[in-house]
Amino acid sequence: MSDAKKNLLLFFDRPTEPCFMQKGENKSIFQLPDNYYPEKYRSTSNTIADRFGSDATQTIPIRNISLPNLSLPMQLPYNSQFSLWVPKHKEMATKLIDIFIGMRDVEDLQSLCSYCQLRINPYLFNYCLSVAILHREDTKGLNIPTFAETFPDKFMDPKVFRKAREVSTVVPSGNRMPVVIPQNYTASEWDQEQRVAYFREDIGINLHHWHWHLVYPFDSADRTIVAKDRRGELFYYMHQQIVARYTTERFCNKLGAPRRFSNFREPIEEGYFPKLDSQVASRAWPPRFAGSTIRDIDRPVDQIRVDVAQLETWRDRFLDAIDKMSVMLKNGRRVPLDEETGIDMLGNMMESSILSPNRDFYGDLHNMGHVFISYSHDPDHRNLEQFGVMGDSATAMRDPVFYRWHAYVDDLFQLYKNKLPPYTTDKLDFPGVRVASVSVESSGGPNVFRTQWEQSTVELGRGLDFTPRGSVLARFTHLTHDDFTYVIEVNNTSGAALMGTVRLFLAPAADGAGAPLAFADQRRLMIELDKFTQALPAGSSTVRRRSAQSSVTIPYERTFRRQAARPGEPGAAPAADFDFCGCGWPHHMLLPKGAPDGFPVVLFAMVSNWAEDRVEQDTAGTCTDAASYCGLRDRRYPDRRAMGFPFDRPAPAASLADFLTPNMSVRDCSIRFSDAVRQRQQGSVTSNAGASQTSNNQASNIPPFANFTHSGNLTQNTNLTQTGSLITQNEDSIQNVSSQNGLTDITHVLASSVFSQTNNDCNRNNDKLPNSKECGCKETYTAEEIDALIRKPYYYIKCNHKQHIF
Ligand code: CUO
Repeated sequence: MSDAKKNLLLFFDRPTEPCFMQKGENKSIFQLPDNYYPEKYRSTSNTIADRFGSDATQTIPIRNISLPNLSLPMQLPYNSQFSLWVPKHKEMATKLIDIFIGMRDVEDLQSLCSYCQLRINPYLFNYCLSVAILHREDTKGLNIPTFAETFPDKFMDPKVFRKAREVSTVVPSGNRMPVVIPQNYTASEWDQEQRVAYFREDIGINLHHWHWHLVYPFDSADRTIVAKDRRGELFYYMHQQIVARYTTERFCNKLGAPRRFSNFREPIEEGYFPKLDSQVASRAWPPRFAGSTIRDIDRPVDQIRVDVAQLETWRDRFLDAIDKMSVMLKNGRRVPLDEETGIDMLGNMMESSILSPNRDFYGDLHNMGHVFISYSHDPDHRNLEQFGVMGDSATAMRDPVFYRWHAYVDDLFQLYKNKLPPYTTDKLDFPGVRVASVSVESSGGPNVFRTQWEQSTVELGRGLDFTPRGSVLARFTHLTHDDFTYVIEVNNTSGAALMGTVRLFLAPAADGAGAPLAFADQRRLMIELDKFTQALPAGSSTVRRRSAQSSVTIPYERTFRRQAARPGEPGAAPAADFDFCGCGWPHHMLLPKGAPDGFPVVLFAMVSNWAEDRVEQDTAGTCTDAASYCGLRDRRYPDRRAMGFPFDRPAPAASLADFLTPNMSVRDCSIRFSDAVRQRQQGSVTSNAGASQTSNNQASNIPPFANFTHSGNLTQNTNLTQTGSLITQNEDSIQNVSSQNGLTDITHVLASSVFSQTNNDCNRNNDKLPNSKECGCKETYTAEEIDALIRKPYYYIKCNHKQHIF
């Protein structure tokens, strides 16, 4: 991989620090032509270059090129928020992406980036450079750092950053322990919506959504960037699945389905207070108060003037198109919405993208829905507020109204699906193939899925601008499940080997009140778990498939982009798709949470005829493991059937059992949730800003999680003995914590079965603290106590042989 290509990744490092400062762990500096320095630094450019260049280990000379016209993207103030969905911002992004893509080689792109990084809004710059890297032929092998690393402020409680800055300033790089990101910090449990905050605010889910929109931009002068195979249908399907998953998650928590935001004049009952700060804008993200209503927008600063009535007009035209099953073109001709491509056209019209057949007429319904909601607190800019979380693809899924909006959007798509004829038996059946049964082998016993909490870590150092260098880890808690295996008994009576496509779905059996679901409702809540091609020998056979192989999800390491998970050397052919492969539902969220006493679900398996499903194409070298929601890079969607098949259309069946053809089978299962926390065994967490910066990274310095003994499953009744001694070393911080949380004894411990610290370890380096009693720690903690402790916001653990700050 050329150095220039690799150096592009340095622009993601500490995005608001000027690129004449040292970048990356290798202390690289860009040697800028004088005229690249912004006016305010120009008179001191030599001093600056000397100051940051004296101990740099890599100097990167920058070509002085003739710069393109950047006036449009530079209109967005440096300290502003950036939204893909605000039309003016979209125009700026489209322009900048086109400029980046049009640079004749990587050296010129690098030169332009160094100029832009000093002037262009960091969110806009980062988004456009990411899209360009994903779509330029000569940069496809690059591994863009996860957005959670570059802009962690979009994903985490800002208090974490204060603590992280403290840690990075006080503690030498090798000895830093993770900062804990609190869970459930955005509202009290009085707000029933808070029961599903773990889903809405999951970092992996929000990263997936951001990444999906990065992979599927809706505007570009280069049409090929947008015109991906079935992208409109995928917009519909991926968001439909999000709504199905969220609805099921609500049912698990005894909540009703999300109410559709169908009346744009009605107040939105649920409020949302994001408790996020924008590090770039130096502002808190504005809240959306309960009972607020969307209003006409007139914000000269964003060059938006649009009325709610316009949204209604677009909606009515969309409905009219479905009613007539045809779309009106600019020239007045009508194009039918057929069975094959109708949903794709509607998806593009709804979002909308440049592929919309008549964008002037059908407008921008979905995107502007986000915009109206995100400006509902300040539609005329009188309070000088920026948009709320609904305005940003990295944060939108945090807000309950996201699901109300997308559930409504999905209802509109369903109106079209309702007009299609139900699948006939010959479309559903696979003659000669019978699925005798489907079942699940799991740690919870037959047909019982198990879920619980897990703690994992992400790297923050790259996003902590203007602080000392080095790795800073953050530990967060998320839902996870025990791996399981599907077992499918198939009988092929055709007398010859066949190929089939196995389709696995899961749906709730009951709603939030425990009432059984009608098939018409259950059908729309079918969550795709997996889909794969399977050889079917003549006679009976057993198909076994591990949950981790899911075609919907990507592994934790891919969501969080650990360099170690890359296939092959950076820049080598096997790694070329790694960036695209960052798109995928996070595997830890494969299953809904379930309930402590088991939430009833039904598992559905179908084997369809591969001869009718297959798409002829070479998929070698592409990552195919999350194709269901993300498609394949530069390839066609690898399944000829409608997305969501066989549940994408209504069926006359009264029940799921009635719906089944012989090549299908179902199994009643349950999802049992344990309210306990386990630690992810991550080995070393490696940051990933390009090969040269990652070489050793802090891998040898990062607390080796592998040394922390994993307790297996922390069941609720397990008693854990504490043998490590933990102390407070920063009484000020502790005092703050105490008063915040009403805790008088904050120095608690995770037990030895979680951390393999011994008394000796803990006492070895600190004579003043001879035993754990003086640390204020109990001898023994139950798993429930540990769970309760580590979920406290700013729960600290400090061990006296290192400055462990959680
Ligand atoms: Cu992904 Cu509305 O499109 O959020």
